[in-house]
Amino acid sequence: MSVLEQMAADLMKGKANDVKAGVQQALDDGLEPGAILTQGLLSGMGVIGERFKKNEVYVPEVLIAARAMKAGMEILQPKLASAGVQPCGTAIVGTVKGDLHDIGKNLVCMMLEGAGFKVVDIGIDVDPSKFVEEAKACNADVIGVSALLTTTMTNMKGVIDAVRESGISSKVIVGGAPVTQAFCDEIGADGYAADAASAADLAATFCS
Ligand code: B1M
Repeated sequence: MSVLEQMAADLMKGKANDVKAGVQQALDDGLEPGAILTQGLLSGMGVIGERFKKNEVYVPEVLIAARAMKAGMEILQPKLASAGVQPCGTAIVGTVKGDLHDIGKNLVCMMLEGAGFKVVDIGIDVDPSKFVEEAKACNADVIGVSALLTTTMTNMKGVIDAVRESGISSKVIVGGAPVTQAFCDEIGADGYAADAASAADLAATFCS
C-alpha cells in the first residue's frame, strides 16, 4: 500500500496520529502537498461521505474521521498555502434564526472541508442579514443554511430573500431534518441536501 493509500485508510479509521505521521512521511518523501490532500486526505474523507450516505457508517465514525483529517491538515495547510494550492470554493454555514441545533450543521462544515472547501462556520441562531454580511466578507460561493425545527425552518425564506435582495451571487443550500425538496422549491433555495455528505456534493457542483 502506498503512503497515500495508507493515509486514506488511517483517516477512515479515525487514526489521527497515524494520519499526521503519514502526512509528514509523504512530505519527507517529496510528494506534492496538493497530491497529499486529494489522493490521501480527501480520498479517505470522500469514502466516509459515501458510506455515511448509504448508512454504512454513522455520525460518530464521521466525527472521528473528520478529527483525523483536521490533524493531518494542521501539518499540510502551511505547505498547501506556500505551494499556492487553492480551496475548491468558499462556503459559509449557519443554523437559522431561533434555532440552536448545531450537530448536523457541524457535520455539514466537516464534509465541506473534507471536499476541499474553505469553510466559515457562522454558528447558530443566525439573522438573515448576518448570512449576507458574512457571504460578502468572504466572497462565498455557497451559503449553507440548517434548520431542525418546523417552527424555524420558515426562517430560511428570510435568508433567501435577504440574499436575493443583496444581489450577491452565492448559491443557497438548505437542509435539516424537517426540510424537504418541496420546501426548498417553495422558498426558492438553489438546492436541498438530505445529509451532510450530499450537501458537500451539491456545493461542489455549484463550484465546478
Ligand atoms: Co431538539 N428537537 N429541541 N435539541 N433535538 C429535535 C430536533 C426534535 C425532533 C426532538 C423531538 O421532539 N423528537 C424536536 C423538533 C420537533 C419539530 O420541530 N419537528 C426538537 C425540539 C422540539 C427542541 C426544543 C424546542 C425542545 C424544547 O426546548 N422544548 C428545543 C429548541 C431549542 C432551539 O433550537 N431554539 C430543542 C433543544 C435541543 C437541545 C439544545 C437540547 C439539543 C441540541 C444540541 C445541539 O445541537 N448542540 C437538541 C437535540 C440534540 C435534538 C435531537 C435529539 C437530535 C438532533 C441532532 O443533533 N441529530 C433531535 C431529535 C432527533 O433528531 N432524533 C431534536 C443528529 C444530527 C447529525 O442530525 O441535525 O438532523 P441533523 O442533521 C442531519 C440532517 O438533517 C442533515 O445532515 C445531517 C446528517 O448528515 N442536515 C443538513 C442538517 N443540516 C443540514 C444543512 C444542509 C444539508 C443537510 O445544507 C446546508
